[in-house]
Amino acid sequence: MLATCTLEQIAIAKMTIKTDSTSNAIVIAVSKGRIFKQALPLLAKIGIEPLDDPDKSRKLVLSTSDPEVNLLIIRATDVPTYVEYGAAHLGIAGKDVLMEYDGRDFYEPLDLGIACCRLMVAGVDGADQIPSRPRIATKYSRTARDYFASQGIQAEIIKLYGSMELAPLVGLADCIVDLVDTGSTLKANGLVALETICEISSRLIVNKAAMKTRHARVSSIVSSLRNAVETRDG
Ligand code: PRT
Ligand code: MG
Repeated sequence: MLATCTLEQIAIAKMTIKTDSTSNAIVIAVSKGRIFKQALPLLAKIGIEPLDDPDKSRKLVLSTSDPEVNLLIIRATDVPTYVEYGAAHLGIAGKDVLMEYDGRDFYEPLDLGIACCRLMVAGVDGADQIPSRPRIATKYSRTARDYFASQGIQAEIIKLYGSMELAPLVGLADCIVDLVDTGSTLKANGLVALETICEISSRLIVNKAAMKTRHARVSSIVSSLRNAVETRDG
């Protein structure tokens, strides 16, 4: 299986967790940035408040107000890997990342309704439709391939790792597949949205073994978070 972090990195993370004073703690993997910021109110509502700000601290394992819960701060695309291999018991990851991930060996019990956006096909302003055999630049190569195949369109997928908006402007691709929130990034680069592939939000994922071996604590976190999502204002 192709994973974006090495087994060695996971082993180091496991050692870090084990050498921590709260070695029995439940570990939740989350990426810093918008997912972390939007998850904070939900976590606070269930009594989990990080003791450090990941934007100011260089710590990768954050203790929280609940001595039995630690947060692991990692790249968004690495969250499913840590959860699948059991280096974290739970994780919070965007549906875009989960769809693109090679494995599937974890539970996905809850849509947290945070970090919402759409995965869209976009092209240069003026071209109002996708060509019949398009070249598509994206970091979501698996999802894009599946989407165009489902539409009966033979697309050539060009994998990029960032700044997708540039590709149609310099003739590298006809269209891009990328996340769109306000649309201002597309607009600033002379692009327009053409089709929505799917709505995106962040999901809670759970390691399968932890659901059995740490059942009481893990299921209590899942149900408390579900309640926090359902009773959220606005
Ligand atoms: O930035 P880094 O490389 O460290 O990691 P990352 O890009 O994976 O992290 P981050 O924090 O940028 O995004 C994490 C997750 O947030 C994504 O996996 C999505 O699930 C979710 N999310 C929600 C978004 C957006 N909205 C979003 N708008 N992620 C990225 N964007 C980007 C988009 O790629 C584009 O560049 O924002 C731009 C478009 O925004 P608008 O408002 O201009 O349309
Ligand atoms: Mg980003």
